[in-house]
Amino acid sequence: MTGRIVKGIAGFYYIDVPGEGIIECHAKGTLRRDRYKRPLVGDMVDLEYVDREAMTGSMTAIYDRKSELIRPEIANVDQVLIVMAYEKPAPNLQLLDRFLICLEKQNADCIICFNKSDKADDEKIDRIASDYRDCGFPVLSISAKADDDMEELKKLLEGKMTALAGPSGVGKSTIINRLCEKYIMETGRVSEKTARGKHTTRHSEIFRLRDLKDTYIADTPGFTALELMEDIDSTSIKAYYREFFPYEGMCRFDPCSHTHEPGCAVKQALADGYIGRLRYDNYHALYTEQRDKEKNKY
Ligand SMILES: Nc1nc2c(ncn2[C@@H]2O[C@H](COP(=O)(O)OP(=O)(O)OP(=O)(O)O)[C@@H](O)[C@H]2O)c(=O)[nH]1
Ligand SMILES: [Mg+2]
Ligand SMILES: [Zn+2]
Repeated sequence: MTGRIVKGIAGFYYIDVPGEGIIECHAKGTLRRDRYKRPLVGDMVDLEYVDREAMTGSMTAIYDRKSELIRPEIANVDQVLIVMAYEKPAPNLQLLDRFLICLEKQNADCIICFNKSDKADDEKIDRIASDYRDCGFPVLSISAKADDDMEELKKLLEGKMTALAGPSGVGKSTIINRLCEKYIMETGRVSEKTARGKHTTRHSEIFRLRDLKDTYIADTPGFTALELMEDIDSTSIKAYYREFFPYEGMCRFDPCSHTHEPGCAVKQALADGYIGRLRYDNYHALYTEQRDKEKNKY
């Protein structure tokens, strides 16, 4: 039989085999020892029954992966929906940009999804939307609690396998519960004191959306901070800011870091309102951070 690993906990793998159901499996010793082929949630695998009644089996082979993400660790996703909240927790846009860069480096397609629009005023929603308008990724604004339907989101998900990723407490599990039309995922409260999530989801898990054809969605644990820039050169960070592209080559200096140089076309575009202030500030901070790291190294 062939199926997809939908969950993995403590050496057990739960494999969805169409027509059979979810079968609990161990990986064969040979599979476990091959560290390059450790089974991942999302993997397509061959398996055989050990006990059909008890729905237990043994995994015998892993298929080649179409894609593999390190963070969140998951195989064969078509795209990642990065979820941020407008409030509780307040959006960390630098973290969002770090994550976008990290995922783009891994060749993943990204969608940005701002959730809890019921908690934000229009001014805040407009400001973020306009700053991310030209970032090159689809940007959605939703409320998993208050929206009547999730049609725009569903359209982007249809026919694909999408992993949800984002900090704890932004509403990833709540969104999945809405999409699945029944309460299956445990959701957590956001701490009143720290306005942070409580890391309710501990393991990645894949669900099939019943009312959309061939549509899968993966819940993943929330992350806190990201150290993902080690191997990105400071001078290549601008390549991830697509709204800068029209101005490349128009600066007085070449190359130009678009930070301190006079006659910089990107900074002029920023001053003229063609480039979002939030995005530019993130770029500046990430560039400076990376350049300082490089200085300390040499
Ligand atoms: N007001 C409001 N609250 C929401 C919305 N979406 C989620 N919440 C609440 O936010 C809290 C956290 O939601 P979760 O779905 O558990 O968040 P998560 O991203 O899965 O968090 P982790 O599993 O910890 O990574 C819960 O109390 C939800 O009810 C929304 O659109 N509006
Ligand atoms: Mg969760
Ligand atoms: Zn410049």
